[in-house]
Amino acid sequence: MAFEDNQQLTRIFEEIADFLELQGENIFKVKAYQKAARGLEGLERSVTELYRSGALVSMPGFGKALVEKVGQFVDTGHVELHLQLKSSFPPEILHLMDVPGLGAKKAALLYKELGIGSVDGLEKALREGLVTDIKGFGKKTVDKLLEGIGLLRQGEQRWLLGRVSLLADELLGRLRALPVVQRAEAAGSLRRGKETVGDLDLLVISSAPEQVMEFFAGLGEVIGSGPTKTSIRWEGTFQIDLRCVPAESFGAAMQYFTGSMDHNVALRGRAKRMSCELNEYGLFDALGQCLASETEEEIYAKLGLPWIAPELRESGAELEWENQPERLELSQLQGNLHTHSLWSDGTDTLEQLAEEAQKRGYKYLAVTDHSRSMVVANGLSIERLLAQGEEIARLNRGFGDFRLLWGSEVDILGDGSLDFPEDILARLDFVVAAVHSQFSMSPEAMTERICRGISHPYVDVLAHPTGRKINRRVGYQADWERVYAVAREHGVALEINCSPRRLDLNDKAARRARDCGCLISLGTDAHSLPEFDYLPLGVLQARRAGIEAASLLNSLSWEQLRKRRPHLADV
Ligand code: DGT
Ligand code: CA
Ligand code: CA
Repeated sequence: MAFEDNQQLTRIFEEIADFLELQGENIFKVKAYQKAARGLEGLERSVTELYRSGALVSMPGFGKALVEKVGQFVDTGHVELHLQLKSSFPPEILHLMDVPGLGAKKAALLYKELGIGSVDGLEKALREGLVTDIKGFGKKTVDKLLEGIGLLRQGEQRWLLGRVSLLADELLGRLRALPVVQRAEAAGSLRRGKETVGDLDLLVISSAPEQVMEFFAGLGEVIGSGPTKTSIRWEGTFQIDLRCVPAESFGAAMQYFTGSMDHNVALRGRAKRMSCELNEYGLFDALGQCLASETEEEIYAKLGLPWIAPELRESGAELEWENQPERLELSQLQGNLHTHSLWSDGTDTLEQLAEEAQKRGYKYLAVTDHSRSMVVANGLSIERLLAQGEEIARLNRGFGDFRLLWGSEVDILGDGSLDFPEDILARLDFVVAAVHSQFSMSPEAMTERICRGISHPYVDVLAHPTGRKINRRVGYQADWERVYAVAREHGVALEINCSPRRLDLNDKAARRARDCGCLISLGTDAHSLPEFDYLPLGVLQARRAGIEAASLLNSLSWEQLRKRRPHLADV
């Protein structure tokens, strides 16, 4: 599905947006390029072809100026503005803007005042106290930036689950296509659904391991290789380990290399207490007789355990549980409860969202565009919200048993009030409330703010509750026990936001919220159609939290969701 030209131009537009922001250009101009980049990413046709056929002009978000840039790209492979901008800054300056906590304004100032144009340069200047003379760079900012550089470096080491999933799918596809490969699977932290992955572990059954090794070694820079194991570095940074294992001990190898380390230690301890030995080749009794090796199920069974789902293999404590939770399946979800359309900062029309949702078998889709305070995200005024409601009602009349839910992602303002008045929210089918501003409040004030926000009637979900962005931003501090108690009291669900950068709540927090009696809601926060693919990432996170379908708002039918709004007329 990926078109090379679309990918190249996406990247160019993203970089133009970053450069313009660095130059202090109007934020709406910056957003226009970001939006165009997102639109291209989700395109199911080649942009070159679209441009040549003249169909590009009718695409939302592509005004005259942007179409012209596409034209330059199609004709020359470059965009003039991009080359110009690129040549006027140091080569690594965009990477500098990846430092969490360093916005474009600050980056521009550092560049102008001190000529800082790289992450290493910034770190040096921070440590040597060179920045303290610049306005806005007090000790607090310096500490925050150093923390940000730490997060960035961490992010270079551990990739996001969403990214590694895509990479694994591609590589497994290529391995399985080899005639000498009988089976290929991913193990390690990816199989456990961990939110970040340190390295990717692949296992293969093959009739000719040396051919597999040769093929694999050709995919990246080789770090190490042997007759049945090869490690490569992907894109210069990310390690991938491939092992060929015998078919008769595939289960034992999957078990061993799935981990976690702590889970394995606990399992081996259990084997020992039964006078057995467990390793990557199988489970053996005191005489060295193999008791089980071909499948994981047999190994767990011989150890007197049910098969434990990979997502739950973490601390080792899961071996002692009386009951394993029922494993959540994507098919148990009736819909997606957090999405954006072209009405705010998404790239697709309501029709396109509805079509995609039906294609994926959803029974409903909540369209939750931003509220009026989110000016940079093209938040809806009351008038536009009401107009959107009419449009949704009109579309719903044309569907069979599918429904678009007319929703809003309403801002919880600094004082805990909501960004739309109660009588407006009362008319909506579905409301997710979220904090998008003033992250650095004291924990006490943030707790009050959130609790007040979710105490309003008609709030269904607290979206991305902690505001964290993995490897970018730690999230705001609050008394979460109190938040869960108030959410439970008001029947507000806590979101597991499925976006790979967020996965917020995380596994531990989601488990705790559920234990406190809260419902959990899964929403992709999709701003374009391919981002509907995020839903399975949220399912993995929910599984890691031991959350079953019964605790999910998404398990409810459209009619049951509707019953939460008894005052609304039937549709
Ligand atoms: P990561 O890559 O840091 O995200 O986490 P993992 O869990 O994928 O760790 P990795 O790649 O080092 O190893 C994969 C699995 O192999 C790990 O979860 C457990 C198993 N494993 C690796 N080394 C050892 C070891 O020395 N002892 C035991 N018991 N298991 C090991
Ligand atoms: Ca790994
Ligand atoms: Ca590994």
